[in-house]
Parts: sequence; C-alpha cells; structure tokens
Amino acid sequence: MSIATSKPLYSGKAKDIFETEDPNILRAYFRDSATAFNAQKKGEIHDKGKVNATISALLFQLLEQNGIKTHFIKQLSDRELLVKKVKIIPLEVIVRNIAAGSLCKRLGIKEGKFLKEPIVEFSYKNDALGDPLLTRKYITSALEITNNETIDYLISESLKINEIFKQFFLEIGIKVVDFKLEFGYDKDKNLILADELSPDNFRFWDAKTNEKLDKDRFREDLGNTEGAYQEMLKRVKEGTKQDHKFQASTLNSQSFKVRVQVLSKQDILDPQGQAVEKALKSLGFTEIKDVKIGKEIVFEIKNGSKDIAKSQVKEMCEKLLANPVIEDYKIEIN
Ligand code: ADP
Ligand code: AIR
Ligand code: ASP
Repeated sequence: MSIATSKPLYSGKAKDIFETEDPNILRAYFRDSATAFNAQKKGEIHDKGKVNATISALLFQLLEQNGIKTHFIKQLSDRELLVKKVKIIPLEVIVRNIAAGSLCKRLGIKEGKFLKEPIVEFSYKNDALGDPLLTRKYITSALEITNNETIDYLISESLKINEIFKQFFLEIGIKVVDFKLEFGYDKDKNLILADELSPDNFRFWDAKTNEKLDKDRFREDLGNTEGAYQEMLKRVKEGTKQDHKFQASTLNSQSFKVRVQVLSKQDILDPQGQAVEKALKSLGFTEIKDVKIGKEIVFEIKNGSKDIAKSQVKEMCEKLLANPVIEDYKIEIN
C-alpha cells in the first residue's frame, strides 16, 4: 500500500495531519513548534517532533499490549506516525495524580500534593474559549457533546491507562503527575485513544529529584527543555526494550467491598412487598406504605481504582445483577 500522498488535512499547533490514499488512514507529522497558554507563548524545541513521535509510538504500543485500543498503526519515520483516522470528541480528558498546573491555580493547592485518588476531568477542546473546564451536565446537556454512558467509559478507560502508565514510568524513575488524552470514533464507530502521548501532554517528574522533564520547562522558562525531552526519550526507549504485559493482578492493587441493592422500580407492581405491607398493617403497623422487597448482593472486587471498580459493578448490574427495565439498583463501594 502506498501512503505517499501529501494533501494536508489540518495543521495544528504541533502537528500536521495528512490524508493518505486510504481514506481511513492519516499521517501525523510532528513539528518542533511549541505553544503554551493557548498559543500566547510560541517557540521551538529542537528535535521535539522526533522525540514526541517516537515516545508516542512506544507508549501507544505499550497500551495496546495491555488491552487499550488506540489509533496507532506504525511509525513511518522519526517524525511521522501512521494512524487510524478518527472523529475526535472535542474533549480534553485530563488525568491527575499529583497537583500541578491549572488545578493548583484554580484551587490554591500547593504544587506536588499527592491527590487522595486519581482525578479525571474534562475540558472543552476549544482554543478560542481557552479550553474551559466542563461539568458532566455541560457535556451532556449544554454542549451535547456526548452522553453519560460515554463519559463513564472515558473515565474508566483513562483510569486504566493511568494505572498502566504509573507502573511503567515508575520502573524508569518517573512520576506521572498528570496528562491529557483525546479519544475519537474510528470508521467502525469504535471509541479509541488518539492524538499523542509525549512530554507535550504529560507532566513527568524525576522520581528522585522532582526535576520537571516535560513542557513545563518551556511554559515556565526553566531552561534545557530540549535536554529534558531527550532524557524522556532515552528512558522510554530503555523501559520499552522489554515487553510489558502488566498482569491484571498487579493493576488490581486494591480491594473494595461492594454492596448492591436491587429493588423493583417505583411504578412496578411488587406482589411480595404488597403482601408484607398488608400483613404489617393487619398487625397494627398502619402508618407504613410502599413496601418493596428486593435483594442485596455483596462481594469484594480487586482493582487499581475505586472509580474503575464502580464502573465495572455498574456494568454487572446492567448485564446480570438487575433487570434495568423493571428494577433500580444502588451501589455502595468502600
Ligand atoms: P491542536 O489541534 O491542538 O493545535 P496538534 O497540532 O497536535 O493540536 O494537531 C493535531 C490534531 O489532530 C489535533 O486537533 C487532534 O485532535 C487531531 N488528531 C489526533 N489524532 C487524530 C486521528 N487519529 N484522527 C483525526 N484527528 C486526529
Ligand atoms: N494539557 C492540557 N491541554 C493541553 C495539554 N497538553 C496537559 C498538560 C498537563 C495536563 O494536561 O500538558 O499534563 C494538565 O494541564 P493543566 O494546564 O490543566 O494543569
Ligand atoms: N494547551 C496547550 C498547553 O498549554 C497548548 C497551548 O496552550 O498553546 O500545553
């Protein structure tokens, strides 16, 4: 298959996107240009394009090895990736482990605070508006970008990705402070991870010294940005020399107690509940009403994250534990 057509489809702040002869495949060319603060600050980081294309390729492969579906097909040259064309959801999915950047500004928290649990937040991918932070209802009801189910999927997929990255980067002496992901729909309507995975969209700190090894060096004029990018490339290359298939057991580091309560919906007849109500009334407990009798299911679940565990239990309820047409369920997880 020849992929050598060069009709530019889009030229962004850091990459040029080209069509190929296959309408479902794109070529992403990584430039050295760098921007920050919604392109108010502009510059160049020597060889950034090479570093970002190569780190992205290696990290997309790491994720694929661990069951995450991505747009990555192959690395064509030191600055070019071949990717599946997707329709990008205009959301920046941001995962945070340690307080930094806009979180600190917004909440007055000190940079470096370990967050009690990883946080997933969404920004509107819209430069003109300065990528504003969104609530769930802003996404579903104001902008109507997507629905609650897709938001739940994006959260649980991003948390899984976070668990994989935290483990991988720890092995190469790096703390994953935070990162931004983009997702999109491929031609078969699969929702997959797209864009890039690089020091442009991650905050990486050296695990021993907390030295910043990412685009914050450029944002904050810390100097030696190029050296930091090269250092990250070196470490990621070293780390990905061996295959990493993280065992489910190593990703599932915590255990949670789950309690699921299933009850028939308010307007659904519950003969058992009615019988008990009648019996209670005949015993003189006349002040009661709307008795429902349901079931409670308890179990333990192992997972790296409470949010992922909760979304899995929700799926169990939808598929097996409850009949969502006639029953409501409530999940307690501790
Ligand atoms: P920006 O648009 O923010 O300036 P870039 O310069 O990195 O960013 O441009 C790359 C653009 O390509 C981004 O808007 C990104 O959403 C989009 N993109 C990334 N991966 C894909 C893909 N597989 N299919 C279609 N568009 C993609
Ligand atoms: N990010 C957000 N928009 C563009 C990018 N690259 C990334 C930053 C940082 C994380 O998202 O690189 O890793 C959180 O950014 P912030 O500014 O919201 O703290
Ligand atoms: N939002 C991106 C960043 O700060 C790029 C930009 O703001 O121009 O990394």
